[in-house]
Amino acid sequence: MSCKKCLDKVIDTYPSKVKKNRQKHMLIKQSDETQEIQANTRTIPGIITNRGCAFAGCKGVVIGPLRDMVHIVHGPVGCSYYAWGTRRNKAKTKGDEKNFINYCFTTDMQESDIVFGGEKKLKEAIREAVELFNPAAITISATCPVGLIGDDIKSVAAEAEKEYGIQVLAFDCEGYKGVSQSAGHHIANNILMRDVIGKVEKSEKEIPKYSVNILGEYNIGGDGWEISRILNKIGYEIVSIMTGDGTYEELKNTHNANLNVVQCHRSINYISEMLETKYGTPWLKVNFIGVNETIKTLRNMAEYFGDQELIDRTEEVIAEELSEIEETFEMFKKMCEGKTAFLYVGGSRAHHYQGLLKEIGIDTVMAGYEFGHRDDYEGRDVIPYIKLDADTRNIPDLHVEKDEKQYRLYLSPERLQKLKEKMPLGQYAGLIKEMKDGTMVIDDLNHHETEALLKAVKPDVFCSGIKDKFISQKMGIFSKQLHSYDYSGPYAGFKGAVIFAKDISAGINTPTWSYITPPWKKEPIIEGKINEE
Ligand code: CFN
Ligand code: HCA
Repeated sequence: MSCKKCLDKVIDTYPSKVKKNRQKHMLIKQSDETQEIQANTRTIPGIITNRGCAFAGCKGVVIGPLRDMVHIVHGPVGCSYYAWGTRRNKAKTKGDEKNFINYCFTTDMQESDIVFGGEKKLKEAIREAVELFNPAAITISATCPVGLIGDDIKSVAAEAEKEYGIQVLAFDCEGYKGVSQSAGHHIANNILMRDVIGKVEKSEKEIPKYSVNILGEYNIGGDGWEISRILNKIGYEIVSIMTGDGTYEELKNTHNANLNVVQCHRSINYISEMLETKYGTPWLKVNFIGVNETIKTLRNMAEYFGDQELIDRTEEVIAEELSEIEETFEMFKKMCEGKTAFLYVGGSRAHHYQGLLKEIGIDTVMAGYEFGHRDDYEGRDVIPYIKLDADTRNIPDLHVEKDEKQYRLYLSPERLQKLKEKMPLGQYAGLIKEMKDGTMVIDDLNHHETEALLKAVKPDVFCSGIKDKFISQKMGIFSKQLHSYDYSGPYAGFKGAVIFAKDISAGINTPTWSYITPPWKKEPIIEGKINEE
């Protein structure tokens, strides 16, 4: 069955209003057309989405990995546990630094707190955290009930700052805000930019020439460590990683770097843009997933700095790393070749992983994001602007996205020149461009669509998350979690690509699937429409 027919069949079962809505979130790739997709809109209630909430995006994703801060979740214990226990952002303690990554802090709100208010409990939690742990700083994240009863977490934070002399940041990231995790990323970005980044004076000393920040890298399964290993080997100095295995102390210094490299564009584009506006630091979209993408990224970074010495060292490291992996990578590739995949992840990995799958011979036949915006699908054009004067530069409190396909980049004339020389500064290709003609792109895929499409297309691997992993595996289709990596990783960089290839080849080739009888082999498949009368 063609992909077009598959999609028609899947949405044919919907009532007409739902059908009309969902149709706009789906397309079949046609490279001879300019294609648009509806994204970042409210999910149809009750449709069983995989999306998460604003709290998950703010606390779980962006601020949670900062290891020297105590992150207090003001709300029911389940919210705190979810945003801590299910995330695989690894962190190492260095020297006598503080590391609270293994702790899960919450005010554990009860019914009486909902009735009488939870501020007292929050103050008590902050006091306990300071006395027991003496952290560098504290964050407070609001959950849905806190917003509904109106606890004033900002005042509590301001009072605590005065009392204890450390920064206490309040994030109004109640889960219900916005339409997905994406709202939470935005809230986290704004506060980190306004209150933390730049708290250390712009360095008096000369900033190391090859100093970079890595933005949107959360060290899931150790990805950030593998990326750092490669960059350090070449000679880069990493000022701050946002935020995997990152620290509050490093974050304050973020503006003292010469280039921001952005791995996950969706969760941290706001900070990369604000850093460009306020400090003039340009950003470069990178991708350390896949061998070819890693090579391209390293070459782009070297080209940005432009020194022959760095360019040569980059080539040396690429050659060294390749020679270490080539043989094993080839072996796993042979075991995966000719297979097909579905790729449905949050807001950037459905894009990042396509290249790596291709490298091991696997074609992506369906890809989509839970909460990507239109630019994550369609890409973004760069409109170069000359940098503003220092006194007219300010941090926009809220980043306004009038047209998601347009992005303003403030550039000095020299950097504008670089751009003209095809340096992809500030550019973002988007997912659709990478896909083959005739393949499916689906936004905010839901349970029904997942099940129906798996049945119809039967891909060899379904790359997704914990909420839909077992729908697929019960059908006899191997599933690889691309959020948590199923306890594996790292998958980034050269060595990570081999681990990924090994995991995928093991999953596809295991005899397990022959012991499962998929539903379509034992249930009649109803063809045609049921008469509604
Ligand atoms: S680590 Fe990132 S890479 S931050 Fe984002 S958009 Fe989520 S938590 Mo899950 S795995 Fe996923 Fe991306 Fe960026 Fe992770 S694809 S959904 S909010 N995501
Ligand atoms: C979230 C976090 C999540 C969930 C993963 C999953 C993550 O946004 O709620 O559904 O498997 O990566 O931990 O995206």
